[in-house]
Amino acid sequence: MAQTRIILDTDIGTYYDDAVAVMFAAQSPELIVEGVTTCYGDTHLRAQIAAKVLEISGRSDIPVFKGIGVPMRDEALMFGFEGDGILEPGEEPAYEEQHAVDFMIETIMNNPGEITVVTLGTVSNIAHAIIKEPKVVDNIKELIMMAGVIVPIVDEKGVRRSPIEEYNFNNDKIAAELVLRSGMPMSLIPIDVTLGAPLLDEDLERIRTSDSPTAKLATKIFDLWPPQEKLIYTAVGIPTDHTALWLHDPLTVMHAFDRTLMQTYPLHIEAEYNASPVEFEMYIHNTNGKQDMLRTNPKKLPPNMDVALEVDGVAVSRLFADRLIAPVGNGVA
Ligand SMILES: [Ca+2]
Repeated sequence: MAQTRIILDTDIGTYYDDAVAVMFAAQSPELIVEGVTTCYGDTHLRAQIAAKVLEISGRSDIPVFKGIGVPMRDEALMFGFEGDGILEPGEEPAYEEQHAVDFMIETIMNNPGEITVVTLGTVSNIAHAIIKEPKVVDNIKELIMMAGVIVPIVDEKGVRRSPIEEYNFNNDKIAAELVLRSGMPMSLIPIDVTLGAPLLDEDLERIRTSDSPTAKLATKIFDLWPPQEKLIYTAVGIPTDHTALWLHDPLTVMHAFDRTLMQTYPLHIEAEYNASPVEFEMYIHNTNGKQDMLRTNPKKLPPNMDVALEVDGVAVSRLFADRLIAPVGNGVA
């Protein structure tokens, strides 16, 4: 089997789906996970959480690197459950000393055309890598990002069912602009598409009734999540009845090795700023009081990336559960 070599860059801890995405990657034999890097906020704590999740997945062979926590300007930081249900009180799992940005540069430059970087949070680390070593743009195989909004979802009653601006890009807008204009090979997996991939009830049940360590941890995390989900949805102005266990981040990892799950189209995506129509009290507002939000708008220009526009949600949910209930070690080909 031809394996895809990835660096998995994550803001694990704040939202449930990064932790399960790391487990999904660790359990997927199609992938060689060269390393897990952390971004956004307390990247030290996130690295500890990632190391613990990999240990539970039987994959302590995958190294973890702490990355950039501070956005390039004064974006507000989002709250979350920050590892509840994962780290025991006082537990401090170890991770590598090398900085995530240096690890990214070294791995990409030593393996030209081989390394796919998958970002599940801000794109701060890859942006800093480009600044420090511009040649990563020519030597990376592909950058796959869970980020952006291309076609905001509005239901038949005219009620908005997705954000208009997406959190990962807006938590480090300058980094997002830099990466979007970098010219490197990119795939964008926007939130209007990932909202088409909830974990289905029958697959959640398969996970709940499994004895595998990854399924048990996922069950614990899923049980903790619903109150947080409601807070976040309220904060971005979406009716709270429209919540589910969305597989935003696992779906993005899947794209690294399976191109049948989503339909992508080559488009030109431009980073543009707009005033937000929504009052943001809890997150994605700037501390300078301005509410200029980065939007990812398609333009009639030569394509600069592949963009996912449709997803097979049933297949995604099934594959996700298959891997979470698989015996530990399933990811070692
Ligand atoms: Ca994430």
